[in-house]
Amino acid sequence: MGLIVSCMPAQPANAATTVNSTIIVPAGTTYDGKGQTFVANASTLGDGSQAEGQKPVFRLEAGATLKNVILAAPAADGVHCYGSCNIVNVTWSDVGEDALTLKSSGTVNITGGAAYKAYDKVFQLNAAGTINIKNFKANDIGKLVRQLGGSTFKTVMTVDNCDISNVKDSILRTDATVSTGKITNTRYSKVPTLFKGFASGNTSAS
Ligand code: ADA
Ligand code: CA
Ligand code: CA
Ligand code: CA
Repeated sequence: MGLIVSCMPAQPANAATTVNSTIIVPAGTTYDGKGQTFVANASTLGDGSQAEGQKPVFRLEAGATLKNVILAAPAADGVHCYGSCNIVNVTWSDVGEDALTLKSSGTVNITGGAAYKAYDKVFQLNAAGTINIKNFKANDIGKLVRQLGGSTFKTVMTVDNCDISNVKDSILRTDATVSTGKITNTRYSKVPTLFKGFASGNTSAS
């Protein structure tokens, strides 16, 4: 008797991986999703609604890199960065409560990728630091970056070579007089205002 080898793939290539507990990316390491789609288990991580307190799908420790990932609904609380992190070619096809949060001070570098369907915020800064967003596309969002409401620590926000459309509020928003925002070489469509809450002289767009 010969072996019967099935030609059916175990899983279609585009099937989403359901994440039941947060995937931790240790300090200084890289997680390469290789283009795979990830969704949260709504009952363990969160349903991606506007309810606060949901868990992230990925937690990046200081200096970690996340690349080649698609986050689809439900995306819960997206990605949390504990210190600096690099986000390369990550697409949120339907942002959950928000897409990414800086939880402790550092620099977030977002390169490539996109965010769609963010009822409110895409990137949330809950600690002092810098966010550099380059070659990114956002459509149907509330705000691209929001420094935690009422906070006074300094953040530096830069947006370069991006394509941003259908924004409800603003691209960059802070309440801190020390924070700065800079937008360069970026295309907009249906954006009510680029900056909100910055002190005069702390923004530039070219
Ligand atoms: C809101 C909320 C904060 C925090 C933040 C977040 O700004 O007021 O307490 O939960 O969202 O990190 O999503
Ligand atoms: Ca929130
Ligand atoms: Ca959404
Ligand atoms: Ca959040």
